[in-house]
Amino acid sequence: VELSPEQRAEVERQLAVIRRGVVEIVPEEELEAKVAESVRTGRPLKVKLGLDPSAPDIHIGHTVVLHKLRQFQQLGHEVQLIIGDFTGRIGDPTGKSETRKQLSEEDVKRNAETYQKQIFKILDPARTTIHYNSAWLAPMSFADVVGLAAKMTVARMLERDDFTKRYQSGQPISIHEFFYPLMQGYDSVALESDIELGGTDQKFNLLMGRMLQKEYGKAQQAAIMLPLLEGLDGVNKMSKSLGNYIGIDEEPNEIYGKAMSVPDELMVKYYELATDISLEELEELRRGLKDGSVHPRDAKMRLARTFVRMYHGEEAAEAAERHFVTVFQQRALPDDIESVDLRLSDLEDGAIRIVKLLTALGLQQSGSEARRSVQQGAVRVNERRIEDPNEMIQPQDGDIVQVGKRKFVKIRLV
Ligand code: TYR
Repeated sequence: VELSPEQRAEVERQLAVIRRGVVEIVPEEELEAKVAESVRTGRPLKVKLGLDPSAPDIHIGHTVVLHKLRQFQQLGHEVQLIIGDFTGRIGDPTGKSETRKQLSEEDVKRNAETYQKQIFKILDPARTTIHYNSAWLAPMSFADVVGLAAKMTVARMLERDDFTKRYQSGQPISIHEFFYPLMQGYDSVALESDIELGGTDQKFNLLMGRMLQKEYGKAQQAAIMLPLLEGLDGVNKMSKSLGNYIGIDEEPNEIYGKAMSVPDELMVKYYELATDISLEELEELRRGLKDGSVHPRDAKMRLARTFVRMYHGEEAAEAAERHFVTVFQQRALPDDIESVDLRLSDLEDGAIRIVKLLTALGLQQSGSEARRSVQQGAVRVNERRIEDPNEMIQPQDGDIVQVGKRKFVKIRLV
């Protein structure tokens, strides 16, 4: 079917927004055809994202897919947000080296509620339909389940990285774990999704949706994979358990301070994937940082401000910036800070738990003393207050570690 020149331009505009920050689209031509069809007919696309409510809080890492959904909404499309209350109880085996413990019904319900509240800080409720996948998964009969399982082979299941590894190393894989991808895929059948989003780790599950839709005689969804965002340590995927995250429900000053500790190399990636600035602004920023007309420190303050603005509003963002500047100036560091050697062999994959770092640097006598200091809010690394005694730090040469008002050392990696 022929598109008018205006329609063609509109398709190109939409594809540019959709492609921002994306790692892979499968298959590319099908996505293009879907967008073209939507522009021609005016029918919005149904874009699916599933979230298993396995933790109570959403952090900046989770928002990467949410921002992409928001962009789809701004282009006029509709979001199908699945709260995986049924899948969440089994837990996605993706990337796991052992069977996960199954969550209780109450945990899932409680988390699902906080998720909903936080999600609408990013998504437009008018273009979002929320679905709980227990609605169609729970009533399935054993015969239905057998029918679903018959559409998949064991060999195909075992192609998945994490399953291969576990199978080869003799780690148990329970049959119910095989059902996880089938359930996620079946969600796409039930909702007749046009597109499904996920992190790069979700590829297998997203393609399962395509395959099952075909088996059930439906149109096939396109899969869009987004990068997994590294956390504040700059190395590991952002996650609550590693303590390298910024939660979207955190206090403005916390968000601001944490954002200021994003490594310089990751700043543009954070802007691209986790903020609402436009493509044009993004390009301008990239150019400015490259040709030196934008100072990295100013860019980072703007990033911090943007995060606070998105989750607490403009006023809170300005207040957080004022707070940061005042505190920063007041705490002007002494210029004769002693350097202390830190052995690389004390690190594991380049990281060390904060309590261990404090004793290794001789700032604290014992682990328990170190833990107490952290809990009292007396410990800072490069000006950022550390609150979780289990936080993993990625020490760099020249990092400044501080306990209380007077104890400072500068790290020298040896
Ligand atoms: N497996 C996804 C994750 O762990 C969650 C999900 C659940 C996605 C159900 C889609 C779906 O239909 O992030």
